Amino acid sequence: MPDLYIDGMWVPASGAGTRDTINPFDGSVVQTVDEASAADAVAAVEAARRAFDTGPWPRTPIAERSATLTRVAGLLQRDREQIARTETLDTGKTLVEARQDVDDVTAVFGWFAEHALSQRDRVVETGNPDVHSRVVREPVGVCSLIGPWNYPLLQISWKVAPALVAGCTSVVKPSEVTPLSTIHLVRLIAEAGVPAGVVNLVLGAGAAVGPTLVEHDAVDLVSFTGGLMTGRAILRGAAQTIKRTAVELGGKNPHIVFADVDFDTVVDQVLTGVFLHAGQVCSAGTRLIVERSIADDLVAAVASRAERIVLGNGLDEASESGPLVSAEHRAKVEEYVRVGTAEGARLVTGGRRPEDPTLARGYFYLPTIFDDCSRDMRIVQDETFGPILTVERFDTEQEAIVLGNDTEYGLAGAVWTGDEERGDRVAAGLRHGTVWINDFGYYVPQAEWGGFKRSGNGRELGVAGLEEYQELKHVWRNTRPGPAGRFTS
Ligand code: TXE
Repeated sequence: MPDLYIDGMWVPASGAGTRDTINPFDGSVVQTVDEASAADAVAAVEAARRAFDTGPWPRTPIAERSATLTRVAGLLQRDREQIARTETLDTGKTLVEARQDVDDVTAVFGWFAEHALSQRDRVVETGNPDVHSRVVREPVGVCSLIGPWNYPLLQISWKVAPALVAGCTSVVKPSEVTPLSTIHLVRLIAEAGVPAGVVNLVLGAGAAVGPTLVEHDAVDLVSFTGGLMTGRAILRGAAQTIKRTAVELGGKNPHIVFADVDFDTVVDQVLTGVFLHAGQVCSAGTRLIVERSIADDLVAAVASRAERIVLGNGLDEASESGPLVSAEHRAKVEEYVRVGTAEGARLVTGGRRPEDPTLARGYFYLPTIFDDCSRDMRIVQDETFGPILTVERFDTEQEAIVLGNDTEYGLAGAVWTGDEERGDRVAAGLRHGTVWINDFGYYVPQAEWGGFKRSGNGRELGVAGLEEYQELKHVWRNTRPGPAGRFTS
């Protein structure tokens, strides 16, 4: 079956383009998928426009749209194992993580289904008894939903679920590196009874199909998760036609640890915070900022655990971490390790590919820790998006906050302390969209996710995550119309 879904039909690429998707574990071809051209992107946008302007979906009662999302959630669970396996083959992440992604996404569809039902129009008191005034919510229109490769199913679902329930139509574009789980998701959306043209799927390179999705006049909103450079290009492209935009552009997330904590808990959390999914997580805790008195012990303990992380095939239940997503991405991570060394950071562990010959064909990289880092180093400031932890020390609470904010990003951060008030003070001082106190990495569909500063604008999930896809309209009805009386002639 072809892989592009345009106007309710599965079609091949008009230019007959294809692309191999690669298993990062061993470089083998998982599947060959259709690769769209700009013409396919235009066809998808036009289909979405027609479906929005003349189709039933935006006018379907909210209860029905909500029920459709609930059906998608059920189908995701029905296919849980198959989707998780696909995600593992495509991204390299472990099956445990991939299953968790499917469960999280199921919850996201379920929550938006429920939350949409609770939204109400707002009655406005105008002071004029003859006027009925209310503010209503309407779908924004046609949305381009562009996803990254690290959490393909999850990130696209954070966009598709609210867009659908709001009554929008969309063109979905997953990363060309990891398109497979999104193809499955779109099949489930079709199976759940979503009408033709409401969700369209275009696969392809950003440079080929991106400009159409971002600049086309018929698109009203662009939601993007990916890198900062691409995010800038997308904001520029969308500005010409004043589209609504929501962009999540990654982070450089501080993990602040005070000395008054349960040491073993923190060792485990710091390890997971940075090395989960080989560090390819926008909220990864890549920047350990630790009180000087426990720094040496903490670094030694985290390094010793890092050296025991079992790298392997994500499909193998014994593997604790998989490879990086591509040879290209590993080269980027390796370059950062070179830069860090040249900048004078001290390599504590890792800093190279594993020697295990069974991993030689995959894009593996050892968990890496740099100590003696300073704020002016590129490895401390850039999003390396790999298994690299940098360590800085602090002496005072104020210093910890300054370091925690010393980044152009502002996505997430954590503070560990046994002092509740200090935890609250540091959380208040951090300029990040999510702050965990004595925890790391958790999110729930009910709470907004997004960045301060260059981590982006707009929010996903939560109440605001649905509102991104809604326009507000003020409807004023005069029950006793009369002349305006402003002009006498
Ligand atoms: O992402 P891109 P890349 C960061 C991470 C990583 C860096 C670069 O630091 O090393 O970004 O990764 C599509 N118009 N994150 O280059 O290019 C592209 O096809 C429209 C953080 O792989 O941002 C893909 O679907 N779309 C991040 C999507 O953008 C375009 C997760 C993301 O790709 C386009 C991933 C264009 N001109 C990487 N060019 C996070 N926030 O979690 C590309 N795309």
